[in-house]
Amino acid sequence: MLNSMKPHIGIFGKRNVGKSSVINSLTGQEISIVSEHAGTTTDVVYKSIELYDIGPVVFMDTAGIDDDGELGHKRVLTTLKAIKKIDLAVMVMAADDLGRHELELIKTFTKKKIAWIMVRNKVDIFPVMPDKLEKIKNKYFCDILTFSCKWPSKDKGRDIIGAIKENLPEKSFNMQSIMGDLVQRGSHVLMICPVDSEAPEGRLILPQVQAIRDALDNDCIITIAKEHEIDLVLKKINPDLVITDSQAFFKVSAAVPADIPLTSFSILFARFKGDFETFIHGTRQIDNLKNGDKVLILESCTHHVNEDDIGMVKIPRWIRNYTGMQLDFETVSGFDEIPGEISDYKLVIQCGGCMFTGKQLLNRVAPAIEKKIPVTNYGMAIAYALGIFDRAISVFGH
Ligand SMILES: Nc1nc2c(ncn2[C@@H]2O[C@H](COP(=O)(O)OP(=O)(O)OP(=O)(O)O)[C@@H](O)[C@H]2O)c(=O)[nH]1
Ligand SMILES: [Mg+2]
Repeated sequence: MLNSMKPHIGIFGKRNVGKSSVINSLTGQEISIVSEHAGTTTDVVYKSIELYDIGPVVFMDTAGIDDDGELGHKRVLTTLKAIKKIDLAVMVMAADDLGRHELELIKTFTKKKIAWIMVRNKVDIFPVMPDKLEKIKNKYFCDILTFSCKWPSKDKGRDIIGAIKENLPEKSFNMQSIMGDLVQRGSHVLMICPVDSEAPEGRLILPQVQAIRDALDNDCIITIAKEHEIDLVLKKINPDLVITDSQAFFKVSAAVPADIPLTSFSILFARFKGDFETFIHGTRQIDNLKNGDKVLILESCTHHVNEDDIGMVKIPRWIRNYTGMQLDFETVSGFDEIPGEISDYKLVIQCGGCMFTGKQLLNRVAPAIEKKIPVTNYGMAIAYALGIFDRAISVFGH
């Protein structure tokens, strides 16, 4: 379910041209099996990955489009089906002439209005004939990247990733709806919005407003209540989905029957904006924190800090209680620079980022992700420290 929100990039081409090798090179991981035998990849292989400078995407490796025989024909059909799911196609070739299969692929991409780029692979053993590639470029106005999976340099796939970024349609970066996949027309959504000393005067906070609008856009019925009214409200309605403020999670989780999906605004928005898989992984690393470890809290807003501030006081308290460790918390507000080396921290906790766009949020935590430092957000960390994380993410099929 989740994967459907990330841009999907499909790799297509004839057998043995190096499709799987290209994915492995771009991701720096052995995602797909590679061999000299034509027909190694027999089914579509999906891999979620964080691409430098792009963010989370799903790569789809496919079986060769020229496979033959009864079984081969079935594989080709699976490959063709995969085209329906993609936002961008990478057509891999190991020669400079477009053959029947490549022409058919291009025809399909064009018909389905799918952006595509071409990777001319194996240039180390089959030197490029630039005139021929130029002709293809001029005819189809496509980006063509020359490449060899045998090139030694570490960031050899940068050009291809750059072209992927350039050609990915903008819309594929934006999830269409915050909760569209969780509800249907007429679903009853209960939102728990505390009105405490941290709530702004006379209004609701942005994520709550956005969630209300999104629920309305999905033709849902909405009930809104404070956490104190949770028992009362559950006597009156039987919601299909409950979304609560993170700070009321414990109380709400205890009151809402286990068969009713429950999550928090922060978790919903982490999925909407952030790299959800990375955050889920990062959250679980709270278990590995040890005495003396440094934890960085990234607060987007430069709001007035009150005595029970969520970032400064509550989260450190909950995490200290949960881990039983003496941890050293540091908070950075707004767009301030992160002090010192990011690698000094054992965990980064980003706020819900309601004032940030998805891209800003990802850029903010990118240095930590690059250094493989666990990253989570307020809502997920709170849910984890309160022992209700698994319930809160099970709504999304995790
Ligand atoms: N010399 C050279 N060999 C390559 C290159 N890329 C891939 N190969 C080799 O070509 C063979 C096929 O590579 P794969 O990545 O399995 O090709 P594929 O397109 O996924 O093949 P199928 O899954 O069978 O459709 C393997 O032996 C690779 O090591 C390259 O750039 N240069
Ligand atoms: Mg393969």
